[in-house]
Amino acid sequence: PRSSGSYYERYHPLEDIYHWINKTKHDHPEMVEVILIGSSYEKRPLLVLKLSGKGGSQPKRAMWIDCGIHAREWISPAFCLWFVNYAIDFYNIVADITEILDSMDVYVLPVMNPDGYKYTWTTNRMWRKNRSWHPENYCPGTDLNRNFDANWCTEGSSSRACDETYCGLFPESEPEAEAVANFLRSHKHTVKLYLSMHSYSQMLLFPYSCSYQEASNHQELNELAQEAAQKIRMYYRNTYKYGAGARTIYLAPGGSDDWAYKLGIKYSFTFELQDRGRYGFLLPPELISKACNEALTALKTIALGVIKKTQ
Ligand code: PAY
Ligand code: ZN
Repeated sequence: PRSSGSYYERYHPLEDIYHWINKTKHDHPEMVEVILIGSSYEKRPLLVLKLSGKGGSQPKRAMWIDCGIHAREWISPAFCLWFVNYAIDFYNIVADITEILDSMDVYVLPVMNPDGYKYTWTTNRMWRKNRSWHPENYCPGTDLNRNFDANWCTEGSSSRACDETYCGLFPESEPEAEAVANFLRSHKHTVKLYLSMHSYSQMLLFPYSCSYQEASNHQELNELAQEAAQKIRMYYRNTYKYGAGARTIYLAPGGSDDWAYKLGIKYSFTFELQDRGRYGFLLPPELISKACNEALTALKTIALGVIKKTQ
């Protein structure tokens, strides 16, 4: 078969990912905790892995990573699995990941939109939104990355339920967005870095996407993203654009990254992983390892930068 490779070099159906979460916790109880933060519209659990190292000082800072807000962006959940596996395998072996885990707890939500992800495996590979039905609407699905309270439902999103960027009935009307928002609200004093994984376009974005306004620490965010993009270029000979979302990709109000930033998490990024459009959302499994290694390089660069800044 073409897509041989390891477990992490393949895409997995939702049930396999749930199984993987349990097995990962079971095999590494000293490093991994599983936290239920809520459930999806179709009542699937939203499970977060908490990774912690042994060293460092207490109380710990933390970072958050979510994958799979958008159902069709399969490389995104694949990255979350890749990252967790890397962190477990190389903790206490490779200096940078050891420093990250000794300085911060890492919360990883591998599939933020499980109903949508399931639907892309069974019915429509190009589905983006979640699968909620609101009685007053003709179409199912809200764009979870338009459902957060950051200039909610303004230009760059749609109030029509049948559109791909439908913003929902009100901010956090969707259980998946609400669960993430509740978790981050209750951990806002420890979470210093917010990362959201998407595809495609090869970009490292930071606030704001919900307006053309400049973030108060724009300079700092830009430098972190630049350093990360330079490392990707150097190690993987690939180009990632970086900049504020609205000016780099397009206006996208109601996004989780801007919402987290406004909550007070001053280091907030959205990564757009491979590719630049040749395969788009249908990135072949052969390209998973390179896409994930690039993103991992960017993640580590930014996380180490944030650890220095928040000491
Ligand atoms: O924060 O600016 C942001 C997020 C922008 C993303 C969005 O939510 O629209 C960008 C798109 C995404 O990953 O969902 C890009 C892809 C290619 C799309 O579907 O347009
Ligand atoms: Zn997306």
